Amino acid sequence: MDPDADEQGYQVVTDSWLHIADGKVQQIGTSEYAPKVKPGTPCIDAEGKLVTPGLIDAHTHLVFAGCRANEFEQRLNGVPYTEIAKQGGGILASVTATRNATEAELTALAIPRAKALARDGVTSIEIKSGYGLTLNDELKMLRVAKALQQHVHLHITTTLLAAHALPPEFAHSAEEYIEHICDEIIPAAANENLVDAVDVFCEKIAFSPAQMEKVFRTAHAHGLMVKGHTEQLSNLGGSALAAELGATSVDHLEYLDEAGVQALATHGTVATLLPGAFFFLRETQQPPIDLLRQYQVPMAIASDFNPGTSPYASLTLMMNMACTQFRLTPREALQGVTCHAAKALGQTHTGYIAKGMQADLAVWQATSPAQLSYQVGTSPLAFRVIKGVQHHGE
Ligand code: DI6
Ligand code: FE
Repeated sequence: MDPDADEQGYQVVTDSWLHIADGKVQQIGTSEYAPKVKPGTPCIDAEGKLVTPGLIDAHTHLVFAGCRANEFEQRLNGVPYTEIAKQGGGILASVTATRNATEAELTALAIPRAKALARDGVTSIEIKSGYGLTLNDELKMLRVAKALQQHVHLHITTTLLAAHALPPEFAHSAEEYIEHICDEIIPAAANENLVDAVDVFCEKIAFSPAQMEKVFRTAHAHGLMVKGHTEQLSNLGGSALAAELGATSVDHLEYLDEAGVQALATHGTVATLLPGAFFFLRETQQPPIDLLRQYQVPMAIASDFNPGTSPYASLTLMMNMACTQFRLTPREALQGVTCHAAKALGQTHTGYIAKGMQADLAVWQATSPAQLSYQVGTSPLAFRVIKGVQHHGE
């Protein structure tokens, strides 16, 4: 164990200062050696508060139209999620509503969701497309996601998830749709600089591992990172294949087996756990937490905020659920939404408080880090710092 860590393994530094300039942490020290500050230099006072890296939500589907409370009700009346999906509900219900919405309408719907995450200490989010499933509608979603930065103080990265579900236009052939994604959608999204990564839902009700591989190879050819929705409802070996193909993360993982865990460890792939979807679907199959620990696979925690399986716009709620549902420790939960979440996004400049890192911080009215995973509904956030700038609102 790190000699500087306390008994729970945190590296809490007390009585200290950060020198921030050009949006980055330039120096960290204890107050004995505090640099002389010239009068008039802007200072951020965090006395008596807990400072953590700004939280990172590494997996959201924040841009969508429509509401699926009706399906929630159907499921509680006994209809399984997979059955609802087969009947054209599920993801396709959100696709219809999203296709019918304008960019302005989608933006207006997304702003309060992003603000809710920000009020909970989040400074960076990833947003996926995947409710358009045509060239124009996927690009529309990505443009809305990128432009959200003009409305909410957050860093936003975007992921193309055209391979989320088979759209009605291609119901006759998943292969043709995969070709369309590779030949048209990925090149257009890359050329317009609208995406950082490409994702595939690899599942019996969605796309096969072989189809995922085709999409990933095309993504790489366009210089984009890759990641997967894998082993959520069954074990198809998608996680191991995604890891071999260089995925920064594989997400969900309830059905991941030991060979899959081993592959993640070998390839340095992050396991992103989504306790909101687990909870909302009343899933009983636990992701293999002990194996992930044993093989030292970094575990990220994300909201998976979406209208069908995780309607929860709170990352501290996800930390709480990671602890209560998956038995993570509060320290693992905090790592899951900071340093491991950054790694899940392929980022090396966020997720830690260290010299040279981007100065994205969450400042809490809290005395112990465990408090962040503990209480829900009364966020202890005092304010956020984004690239060195203090933000009291969203
Ligand atoms: N897995 C999920 O949990 C979400 N997407 C996916 O591939 C569900 C999205 C939805 O039901 O709208
Ligand atoms: Fe998801």
